Amino acid sequence: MNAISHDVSKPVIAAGSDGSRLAALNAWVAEVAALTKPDAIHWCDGSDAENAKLIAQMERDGTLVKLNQQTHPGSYLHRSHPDDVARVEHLTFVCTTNQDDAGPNNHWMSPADGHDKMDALFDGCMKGRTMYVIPYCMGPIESPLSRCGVEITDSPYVVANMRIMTRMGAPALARIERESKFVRGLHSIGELDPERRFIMHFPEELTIKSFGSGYGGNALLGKKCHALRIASHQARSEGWLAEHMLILGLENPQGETHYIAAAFPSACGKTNLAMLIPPEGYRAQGWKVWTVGDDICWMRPGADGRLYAINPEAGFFGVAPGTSDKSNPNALASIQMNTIFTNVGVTADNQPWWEGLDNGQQPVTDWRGNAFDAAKGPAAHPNSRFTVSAKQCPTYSPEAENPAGVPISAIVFGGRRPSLVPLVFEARDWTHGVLVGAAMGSETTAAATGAVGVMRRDPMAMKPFCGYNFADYFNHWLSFDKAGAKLPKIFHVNWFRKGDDGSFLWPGFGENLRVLEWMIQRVKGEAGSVETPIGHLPADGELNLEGVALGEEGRAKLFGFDRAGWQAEFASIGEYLDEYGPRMPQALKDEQQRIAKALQD
Ligand code: GTP
Ligand code: SPV
Ligand code: MN
Repeated sequence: MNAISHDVSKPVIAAGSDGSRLAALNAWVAEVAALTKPDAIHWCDGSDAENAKLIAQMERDGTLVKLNQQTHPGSYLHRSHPDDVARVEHLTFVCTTNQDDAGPNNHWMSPADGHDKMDALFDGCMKGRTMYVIPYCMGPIESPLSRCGVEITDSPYVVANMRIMTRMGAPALARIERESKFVRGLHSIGELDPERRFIMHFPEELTIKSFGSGYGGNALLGKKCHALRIASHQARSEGWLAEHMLILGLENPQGETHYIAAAFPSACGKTNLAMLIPPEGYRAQGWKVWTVGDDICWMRPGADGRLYAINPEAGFFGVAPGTSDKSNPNALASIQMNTIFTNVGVTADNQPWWEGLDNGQQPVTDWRGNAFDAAKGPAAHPNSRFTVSAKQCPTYSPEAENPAGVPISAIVFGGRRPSLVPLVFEARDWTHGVLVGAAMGSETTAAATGAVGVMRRDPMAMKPFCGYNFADYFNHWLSFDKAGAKLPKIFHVNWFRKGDDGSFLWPGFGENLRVLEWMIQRVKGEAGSVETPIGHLPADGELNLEGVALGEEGRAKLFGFDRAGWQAEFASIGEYLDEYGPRMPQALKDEQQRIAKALQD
């Protein structure tokens, strides 16, 4: 091993400290270096100068392509390997001592086998490369709800993305030095060979090992690996929740803001809802939506019994296709500069382009870097993404930086349900709400490899992300309902109900505000509902539809209740809960049976 740029026992950015509280970190870095054998080690400080140097280096080696700097200053395009464009759920493992602790919802390997498999892959994998050490904090640096981690990677693209997505560098290292506890994430792109690719989690050791992918959730270890799979495990033992949820603030014309957290599966509308711009009439009255987070929510009970939430991320890794000035103007405004685009197409004058951008321009190059040919598929990969700092979002909430978090008034679950499920309904109480979340179903999307449009159960949008047995996870959710708790109301929404002709019945996007308005009126006890066995549906006229063109079919399907269809759905939910055996909480099974029976009456 030659030319290690820094003595690993003295990280340059911990200047002034004696390093003793970083002994565990330094020892781990030395151990990883001995295994992976990099040519150099670089401790990331998160500075602009460091970023500029990495960007210049990636431009030279082709990892990044400079985009049109007049229209998109500071923005770059990355083309990932064509076999490395999405999360890989079949190669993602949770390694717990007992297989039952990982549950039927996870692929499992014993920790010993997991380490052996991964260490064999990591052996010598960084020869000829630089090893980057990235200290990061998930959540505001000063928040007691935040947690730190360190990612070691050989990918400068990962460093550049982690710099946007997390609070990375010196302040995070200082917090790690204070707390001495951190999540360890080891990542190498390896040879980007899908046959030699694994994303392995060791929740009992707060450790992640990821090999063979440079893409999104597989490689930016602070995101799904740490902030959901490891954090959900940590949250269970510490009494909080780590969820795949957006967080938004809904401000009414009186200036009151209510915070809503919503769990939708990947590519099912979190970024869009988090950045919603109210329809014109609402805007004129003074309604506003504030964006706190678009993907992950950590929440825990405060002294007043309410749930307080932070967004552990500092940026957005958002789906590009479909993002337009019409669907999501805030996202579009956010990504006009200092943005990394991954796997989008480009125009003749080197601007980023994707399907649904609808700005009158045309692509000339596709996401693979080939001349665009519509006959050969889309210009942008369906899971192409933008990485951008949350601070560039015009509606970024100042409360997103509040170390105390924001109090949550409503929790929303939802998925892509072309049939049966109405636009919105409210759970009767917390236990019913937990069942509504546990029973969630959705069609699969391009965010993970595999078939798209296949219906599956995706409880709380956490199927790919829960780091432990779902039965225990539902039990943990149920445990929040205790004396003194002031829990949010729980709702279910479906923006994706289709008509007989296959088109969406609900206009969605900005118009979703109408549904949020009804929810907050329900929270305040101001809106009426119709009680059905599946929960409360909006009573006729209680959800404002003024200016929305809905036909007979739309009204019937979006606000109706199909008893026979729900009987079949509840039979299927019962079978699903049974897959978890005796670990499934009785309270949830009782709730399922109570509703199944009510549906028969
Ligand atoms: P991840 O980042 O993968 O977790 O996705 P996400 O949940 O943030 O999804 P996102 O908001 O990026 O939306 C994904 C896709 O759903 C885009 O193609 C959107 O255009 C579409 N979409 C979002 N909201 C709506 C809606 O209200 N109605 C309809 N019909 N489509 C929507
Ligand atoms: C998702 O798939 O839910 C994402 C993108 O948010 S990734 O970071 O790849 O997980
Ligand atoms: Mn997501």
